[in-house]
Amino acid sequence: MKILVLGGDGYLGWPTALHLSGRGHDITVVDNLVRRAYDREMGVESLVPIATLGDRVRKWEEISGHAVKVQVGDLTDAAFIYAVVAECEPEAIVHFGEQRSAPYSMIDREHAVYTQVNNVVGTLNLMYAIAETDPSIHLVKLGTMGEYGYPNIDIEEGFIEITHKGRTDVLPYPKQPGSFYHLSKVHDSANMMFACRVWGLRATDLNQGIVYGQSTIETDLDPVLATRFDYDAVFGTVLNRFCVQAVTGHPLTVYGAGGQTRGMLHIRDTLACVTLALENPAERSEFRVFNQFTESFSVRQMAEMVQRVCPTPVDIAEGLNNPRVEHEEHYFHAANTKLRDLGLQPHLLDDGVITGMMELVERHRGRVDLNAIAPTVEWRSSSSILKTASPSSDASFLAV
Ligand code: NAD
Ligand code: USQ
Repeated sequence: MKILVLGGDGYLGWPTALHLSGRGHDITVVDNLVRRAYDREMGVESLVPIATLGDRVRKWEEISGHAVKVQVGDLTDAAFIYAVVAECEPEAIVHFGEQRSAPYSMIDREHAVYTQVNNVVGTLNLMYAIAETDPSIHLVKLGTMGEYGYPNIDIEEGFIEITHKGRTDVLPYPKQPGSFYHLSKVHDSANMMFACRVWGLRATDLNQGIVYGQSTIETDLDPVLATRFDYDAVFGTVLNRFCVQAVTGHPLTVYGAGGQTRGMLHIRDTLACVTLALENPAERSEFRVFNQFTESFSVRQMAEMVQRVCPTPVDIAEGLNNPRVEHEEHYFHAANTKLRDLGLQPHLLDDGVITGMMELVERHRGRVDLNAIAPTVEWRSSSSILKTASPSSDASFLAV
């Protein structure tokens, strides 16, 4: 298939582009490189050094013999995405290209507005480009498990049957997101569902849990092909952060009571799930939702696993206030059978996976900036003072 990978320079987009290319698909990566600008704005870097997009693509072609094309531009620029869709004539588009950090979206008004404009307008432009160019293009969009929030009932895959005053219907599952970032995904989902209904588009919304790990078959072929690995308090996700903290002797930063339970998956399963969604497309007019995670753990359970596996003693930070407003003990039981029904064979989290992540950290420990670990964004405040942020000309993209 001809496939566009939007956000193909990011943590998940880059390894997915390589994986799809390795399977013989014709790949074009689309990205405005803004993720690299957030690093400069925050004054942090990926733990693993990442090559330029040009060098990555050249190395992949040299090693695999497969060409990956690149289009650099911004999805909020409608003319750009219309031109890319018209020129590339894709059969499918995988959309990773959004601002994806909850803390970043909660820094202040500017960052909340930037996040929602970037994500919602980017996806709207894309939907219009598909509708006006070729409505049969299958849109595979990365959403988040956090769209649902943490209700005291089982979470279904996108829809729930409700009986109310004697009448029954299947309705979108209620959404209770926990940040302006997570809210942007809720808005995207509603917009896509509407476009499928009124224009007959076809879309798969992948409500993904938290991804961990960095190693994939293709990115391991050469250091130039490596994907990023974030451990800072704004972009680092919880298990990746705990592995860095354990190796560097930093107490594990469990926020609050630590009973927050999340759906999790290995980065290799992100690649597998996206591939399954692409190779088993939605029907015309269908808006389908897959819950994309393989296991669930509480934050405390993850900290204890890391503590147990780490060869050196590790403390769990005592009584760390939770900078977020979220349930710290809650019921969590979410359905995730649709991707398994398509053939997903999960890579489960075990001691070996955590050991592998710690070995990765050990190899790059000289690059760890311990100042980047403490949380700096406070949900209760509408204007957080980011201790790590340095004023940067690269932040001009925030001027919305
Ligand atoms: P990332 O920030 O590493 O990658 C996103 C990429 O999109 C970056 O390369 C960025 O430059 C690009 N981008 C952002 N806005 C753009 C725009 N307007 N135009 C063009 N390119 C743009 O994020 P990631 O961790 O790879 O996540 C990818 C997707 O998966 C996101 O949509 C995210 O919400 C979702 N997701 C991620 C996780 C996770 O744990 N990382 C979990 C669930 C869902
Ligand atoms: N947490 C800690 N200590 C830390 C970091 C996080 O206790 O040092 C807690 C948070 O309070 C939260 C949980 O761990 O309860 C997860 O936090 P996270 O930063 O790992 O993940 P989150 O903010 O939810 O966002 C990440 C990705 C986002 C994706 C989401 C999937 O950045 O793009 O959408 O995971 S989900 O969580 O299922 O919504």
